[in-house]
Amino acid sequence: MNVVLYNPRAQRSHRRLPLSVLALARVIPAPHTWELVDDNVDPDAAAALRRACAKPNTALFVTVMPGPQLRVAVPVCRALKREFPNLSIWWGGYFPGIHTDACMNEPWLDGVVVGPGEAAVPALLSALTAGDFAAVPGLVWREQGQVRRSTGAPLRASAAFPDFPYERLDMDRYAARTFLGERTFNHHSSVGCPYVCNFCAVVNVYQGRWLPDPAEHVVRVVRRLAREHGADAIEFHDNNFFAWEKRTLEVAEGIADRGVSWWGEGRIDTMLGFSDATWRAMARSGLRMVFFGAESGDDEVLARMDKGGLRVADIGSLNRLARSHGVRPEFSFVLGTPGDPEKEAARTFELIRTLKRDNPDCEIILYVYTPVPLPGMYDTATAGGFRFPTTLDDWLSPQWSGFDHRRNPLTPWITPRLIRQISDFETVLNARYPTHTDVRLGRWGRRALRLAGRARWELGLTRAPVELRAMQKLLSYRQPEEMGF
Ligand code: B12
Repeated sequence: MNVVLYNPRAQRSHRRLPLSVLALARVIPAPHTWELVDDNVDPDAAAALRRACAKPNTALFVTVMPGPQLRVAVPVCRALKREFPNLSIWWGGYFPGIHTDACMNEPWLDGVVVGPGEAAVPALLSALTAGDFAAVPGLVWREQGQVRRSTGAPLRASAAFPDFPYERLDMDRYAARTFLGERTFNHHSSVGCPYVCNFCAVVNVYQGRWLPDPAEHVVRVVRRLAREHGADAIEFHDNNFFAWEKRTLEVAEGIADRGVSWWGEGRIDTMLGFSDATWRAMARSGLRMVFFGAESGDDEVLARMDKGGLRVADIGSLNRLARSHGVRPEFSFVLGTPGDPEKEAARTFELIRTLKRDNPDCEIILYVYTPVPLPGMYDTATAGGFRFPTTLDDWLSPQWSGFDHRRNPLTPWITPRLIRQISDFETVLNARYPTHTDVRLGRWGRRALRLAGRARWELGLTRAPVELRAMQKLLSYRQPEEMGF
């Protein structure tokens, strides 16, 4: 079979290796063949996709995240099936893994794979010729008009499979200029996450399981990216890179001599517990910034989120600890949870002021809570009338596209006033402290923004900052959450 791997556009010129589909490419056995169409970097993706799907005996494998990717994937797949009725189309990734029923309402979609794809793909290719779909782990498909589900496969670490097939890509296309370096590549070195925060979609898919690649494997990949492809920076896209101190230390020591800057996502409580020696080794090895889910400035809300006992005071301690080691913390907050969201927002804004006072270099990212189907806050949302769409057309409606961006969550307790308050606060914050991650914003632009935002920030006058908004638009300022994960 000819397999077409499609990464729909997630973000214009998001120059990062499309790991979701590369993870599948590496397990496609001969004599099957594959080709990749990456809508993030291919200026001609639509034509390339049509050409590839026109070939006989072709299966189209599409990775789909909620948001921009879904909005591209639906019309593209629908049109391809209309034009090539024999093309079989399979989806995988977070969106179909969680909203499987809505996907299976679409007659043009042959099925979806829920969870990791490495074990499923070779089995699916056999099934497409021999017909034994029940043997494909994690598959949802249609048989005689009925939707059927197979059982999942045991989780395996990514390192159990062949390396990502860099040799089949034009790697220069994926070398991104970022705040970390001139040639930044991304890697993913663990599956899942060991925690069960009740607002995070990773829990829906992995249920608190985490399988890390061994440190020596991670070191080998980084060294290869540096040696063969000139990487001077690495972004680890793991849900939780730092879950195991010993592995982190071994990776840090193993890559220290390569001179690569790096970034990853971690937990505040875990990294507060790291020894001083580990922090020093991480900093020495080039760790520049860590993304942390700080979530809230309100202890009650943190408890409701199942953050493993995290307290507001811990966020401050981590901020100071990271600063003392020259590592920039990037704190992400999830506002607009049930209870008293206005009080929560006020407390969080207060905490952000303190964090910035203690460490002006820390980064702040603000999201609004959008439900995922897990016990806890989601139940409060459904009790208040919240329902997910049941068709993909509804998911594509203007009302729901704001939801995907974690901007307009459609939760019953959210008021337009609160959304406005958050957006105003964010505008002033981003003016007073423009993010370091926007490398296109020059020194002068940064300086001008800072100057313009200072008075409002100091005086706490965040209401309707129209002049700052206009300036940010003029400078094409990109908020960290627009680029975020
Ligand atoms: C890189 C990334 C992005 C990139 C785009 C990636 C791309 N494909 O082009 C960018 C930065 C643009 C992005 C954006 C967003 N992202 Co994003 N992103 C990620 C991240 C960090 C890594 C994805 C990755 O490469 N994983 C590594 C691969 C190997 O794993 P995988 O994707 O899970 O794929 C495996 C399986 O899912 C399966 N599979 C996947 N696809 C397919 C397809 C087929 C056919 C099959 C059989 C199997 C299969 O097999 C693969 C191998 O096992 C994940 C978190 C994570 N660590 O996975 C979040 C994540 C997927 N993103 C998420 C979200 C919500 C978003 C946004 C929509 C939200 C926002 N931040 O506003 C935005 C979109 C808005 C925007 N700014 O454009 C959520 C999804 C949660 C959910 N509710 O469904 C995640 C899980 C982060 C999180 N913890 O919340 N993202």
